[in-house]
Amino acid sequence: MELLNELQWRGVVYQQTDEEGIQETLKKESIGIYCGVDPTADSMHIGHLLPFLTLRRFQNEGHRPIVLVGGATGLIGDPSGKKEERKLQTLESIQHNVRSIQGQLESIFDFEGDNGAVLVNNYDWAGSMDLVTFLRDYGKHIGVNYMLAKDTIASRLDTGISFTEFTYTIIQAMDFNHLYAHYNCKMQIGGSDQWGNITTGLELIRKMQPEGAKAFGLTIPLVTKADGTKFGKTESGAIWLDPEKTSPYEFYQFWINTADADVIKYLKFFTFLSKEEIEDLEESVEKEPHLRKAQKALGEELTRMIHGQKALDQAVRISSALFSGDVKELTATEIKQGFKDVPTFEFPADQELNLVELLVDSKISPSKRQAREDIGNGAIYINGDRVTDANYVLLEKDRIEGQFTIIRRGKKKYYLIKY
Ligand code: 629
Repeated sequence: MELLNELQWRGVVYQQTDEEGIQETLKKESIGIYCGVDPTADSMHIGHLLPFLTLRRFQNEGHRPIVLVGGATGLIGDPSGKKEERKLQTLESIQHNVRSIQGQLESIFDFEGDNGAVLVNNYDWAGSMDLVTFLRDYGKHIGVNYMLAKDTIASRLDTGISFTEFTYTIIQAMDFNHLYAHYNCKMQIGGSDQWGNITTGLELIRKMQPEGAKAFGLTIPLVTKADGTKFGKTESGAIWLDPEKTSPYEFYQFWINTADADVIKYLKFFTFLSKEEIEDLEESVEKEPHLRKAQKALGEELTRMIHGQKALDQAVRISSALFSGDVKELTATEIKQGFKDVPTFEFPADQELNLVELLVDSKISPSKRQAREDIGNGAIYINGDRVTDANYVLLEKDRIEGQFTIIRRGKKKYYLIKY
């Protein structure tokens, strides 16, 4: 399927500055296409994924992805989509975040080959620009009325916007012009909140580049959920790409918990599965939704892409162990990932643990009587094995790698004992 048609089939095209011009240019030549991210945190989250995965689709068709990390714009603060002024970040934290985010982008793009991705940082050209040059060579081309007409700026005039955030869009415009001139970058893509910044860039290119210079913008829709709740947010907060902030197991769980009403849309958005593969999964959602084949495919594709096959295998092992209850096969590392949100109680390694006392001390059972009753009813499992002896004393063999004992009460309630 032709690229732009495929992107439209996937639903990732929201706005385009010139549909015919884009179609024609993409067919005619291999161009540079860029998307930027400001290093406002030391990790990207899944809200950043869609534009960069879309940029990867252009690379798969022979175009060169230019991935920009905003070492300079991160110091200024983009007002797009923000109701109030941001707090300025220090140079140190921005530089630290740049390094972390560059590392994450490496898992999404191919940096080899004749259309290998290029990683750029706008601090390299904007960071040392003097004020007079900025005002004379760039600011002169963008009218204040032009800027005030942009929704991002217009919507901030009553709540207030600093000159710094007001000027941000000119810096992003400078980037587009710079990449146009040095990397044959004819297009910028971004989420729908970036439309104003992208079109300011086209305005600057029109003013600074030779007559007839052609460049384009394409935005991607914000990801929504059928039930109206915010995509990418869970009770434990954002879903980060950094495995230290969101474990591969939690990342995998997030995707396999996608609702049937959203899963096909997300397979189109976030995976490189073909139209046929996705249509087969669509049939499976209709005919055998309980198998959750589409959700599993979504979880596998994304966890493998971001965290690698090994981390995916681990996440699948943890998920199936928790589902079946057969947890004794898990390693201590897997338990650390899989039981992060489970009530955990620490006991000294040398303490002999009588099961009834353990159930009461860790509040699994409210009283000794209730603890004996739970054990008698066969509601208590140690590392997946039912224990019915009320006088049971935990042994060395009940400690997984000497570090953990998993207690389950009833069908699905887990507790973690840590030594
Ligand atoms: C300089 C900076 C450029 C081009 C882009 C930028 C970053 C841009 C921005 N983007 C958001 C971000 O960094 O702030 N001004 O968090 C974010 N983006 C990805 C998508 C987005 C957008 O990284 O465009 O819509 C989220 O999906 O909000 O020369």
